[in-house]
Amino acid sequence: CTTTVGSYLASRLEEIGLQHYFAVPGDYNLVLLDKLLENKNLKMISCCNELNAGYAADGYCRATGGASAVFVTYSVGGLSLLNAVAGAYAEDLPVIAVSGGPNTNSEAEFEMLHHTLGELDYDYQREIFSKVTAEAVTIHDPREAPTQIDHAIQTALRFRKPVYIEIACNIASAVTSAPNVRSFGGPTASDPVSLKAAVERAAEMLNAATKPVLVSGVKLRSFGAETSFHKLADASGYAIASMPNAKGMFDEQHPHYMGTYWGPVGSPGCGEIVDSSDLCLFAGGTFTDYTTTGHAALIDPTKVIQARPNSVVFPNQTFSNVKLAEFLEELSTKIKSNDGSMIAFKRIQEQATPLSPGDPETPLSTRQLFSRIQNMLGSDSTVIAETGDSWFNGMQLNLPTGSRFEVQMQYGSIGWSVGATLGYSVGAPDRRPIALIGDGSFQLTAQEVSTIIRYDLKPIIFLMNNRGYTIEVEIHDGPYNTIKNWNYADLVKVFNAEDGNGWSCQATTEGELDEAIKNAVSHNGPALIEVAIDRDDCSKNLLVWGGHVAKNNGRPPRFA
Ligand code: TPP
Repeated sequence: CTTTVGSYLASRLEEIGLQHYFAVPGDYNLVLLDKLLENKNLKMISCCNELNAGYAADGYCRATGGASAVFVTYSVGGLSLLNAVAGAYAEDLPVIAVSGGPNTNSEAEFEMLHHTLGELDYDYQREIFSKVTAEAVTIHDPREAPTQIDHAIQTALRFRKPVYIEIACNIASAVTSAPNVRSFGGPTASDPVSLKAAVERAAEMLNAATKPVLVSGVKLRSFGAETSFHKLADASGYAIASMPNAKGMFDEQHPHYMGTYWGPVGSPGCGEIVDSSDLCLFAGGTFTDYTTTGHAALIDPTKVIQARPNSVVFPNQTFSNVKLAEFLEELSTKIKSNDGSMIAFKRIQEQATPLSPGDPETPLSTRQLFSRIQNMLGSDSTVIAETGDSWFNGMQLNLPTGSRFEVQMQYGSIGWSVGATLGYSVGAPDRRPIALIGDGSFQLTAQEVSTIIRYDLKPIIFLMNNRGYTIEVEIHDGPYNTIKNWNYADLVKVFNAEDGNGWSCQATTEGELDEAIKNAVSHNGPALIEVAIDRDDCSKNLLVWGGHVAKNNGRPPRFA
């Protein structure tokens, strides 16, 4: 049958492993959506709004480790999607954002159009997206479409960044070339000379160190280096820490795992061992005010080797064009085993005291809640932790082998987790996501629970009702941190309407929570538990972290 621009794009998405895409229709993309629907190997997931569709595409990338796609209409849809695509850029997720666009004749004929800024410039959406994507193209000529589509897809996969493709509304059904055989590779290979030199230098330094440590960073996953990191961890014998946004990328049950390296709010003993080590190898780490607790982590740059996605940075020397996975893989064959840091950690390691449950009537506390969530975790769990106190409570969970953990700590856009939970559930049907969402965050994107119900996905959502923006209270308080209370559990009834299978309840005591968890776990469909938490009940780590971040934000201006 004839290939159109729309069916070409659908075939390529299928080829790179997509089984779903997220969409909101509008008159600029309707013909394109018709063409996509002709492809029976791709399923459309219809979302309530474009921002949430973008967050869902972010979650889908996290679930599959590959790309995702989201389809929106021009401007009113595209500009709502923008924030989610910026988040995907920050988090290294290859989201393919596709927008319908004006008819190819409109600009040339000076035609004013609806949904636009009311001026005769129709390139503005592509220009705006060019700031938050690795490539932004407009397709106006069906003969050019295959090259433009293939190039954009290749860019997304190679650089692990979103791309933007705008397809004029009168071009989606235009005839073009059939998709020809080709491969879409991931990141390119290292420069062999640079790789060899970097590995030799690192091995020489690490083999001479007395208490070297290894720290995993968030870029390990996006750049396909988790397995190589594990190999290096096994070969080295070093103590291993994770940066907070890399939690779940390294097996927390590994005998050399110390915990989270997060400055003053990291796991007990972990920061002390990393900071006192004579040489640390950070693999794929990012050092922001958030991941270092307002730069309170005592990283001494003279004792650090940073393996980045495309380079290795030593205290006084940088090797470029060295790919993270290849570097770790090669290094694991050159490293001498050294358990110096592990012995030091064992000496100071604190045994966590298990928390006993209170009476069933005891009002809920976050500590009791999280000790229950801990017991729910299995190898098929994925914890999705929204920005807020959920970061700090989630970070304390001890993840069983195989379980995963997702945070959006680089970008930190609240409301992300509702869409991400939708997308993750679609992309990883064999896992049961456990989403930890604060009431304030939930209010931004709540309606996407209806899409989770629509497709009968099975996450368990814990909605923490503490009646405010607690994380902000700890950074800088004011009347703006109080929110309107909602009856969150009842929303599921609203979204179920006549055909939904969602289950929900409110829990205010330990006894009610135990009952709620039992019901949620046995319910074969979406579940939401609204937990009542006191306004001042937050983790100690949030208090400490909030203080450091506030201090860092509040540095006075330096005048020349
Ligand atoms: N708007 C967006 C889109 N993202 C943000 N990060 C913020 C505003 C600023 N912000 C960061 S955390 C937060 C706000 C408003 C409050 C989160 O509150 P909640 O989800 O209730 O979690 P809690 O802190 O109470 O645990």
